[in-house]
Amino acid sequence: MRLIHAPTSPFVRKVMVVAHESGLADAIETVFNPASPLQRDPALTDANPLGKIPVLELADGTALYDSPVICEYLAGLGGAPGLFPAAGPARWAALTQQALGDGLLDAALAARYEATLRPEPLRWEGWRDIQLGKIAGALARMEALVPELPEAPSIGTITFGCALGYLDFRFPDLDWRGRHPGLAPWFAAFDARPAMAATRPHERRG
Ligand SMILES: N[C@@H](CCC(=O)N[C@@H](CS)C(=O)NCC(=O)O)C(=O)O
Repeated sequence: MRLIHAPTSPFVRKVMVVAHESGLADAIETVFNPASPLQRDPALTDANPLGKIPVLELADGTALYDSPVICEYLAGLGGAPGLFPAAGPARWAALTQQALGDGLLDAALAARYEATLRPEPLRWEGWRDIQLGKIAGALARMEALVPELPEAPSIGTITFGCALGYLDFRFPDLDWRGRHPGLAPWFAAFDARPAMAATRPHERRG
């Protein structure tokens, strides 16, 4: 299996955390692609016409995207089907938590693209503020959910972990811990998992 990958992408990180939790990390070959929203790259768009990462290419040429699909595929293939509970309340909770964390990340990427990619004269501070408002709302909901999060990792908690890790990486001044003291200890414990330690975001090396 080949994963179109960038070490800065929180959606790629979700996939790699699931791969580690499922014992499949060594079965995945990674190929770097920065997935620039400003430039369509056939090396990526031939696999995913949306031009987004992650994409998982299977041996028979099938391309799987986006991260929820790839994560469910890997959890089923590997030794961790429990990351996606069977149909029932636990599944709907985990999938809704995944949607919440993914939505936080969508807003974070929109804010970052506005601040770093849009030409300076066209930047709109109000747009960034709206995205930061979505992030704040998502963080408040995540904090409220802490008492009911499962002990064992699930796609919901993995997404929460990757979302908070991305805020630390790209929004270090946000001080989400100061505003959400109930979320901070949960993240500290989750972030100590080997799968999280093995997948910390970083700029491309070399
Ligand atoms: N819903 C997608 C989101 C993926 C996504 O937004 N990836 C970013 C990189 S972190 C990307 O490829 N951005 C390029 C673009 O928006 O054109 C998923 O869960 O995989």
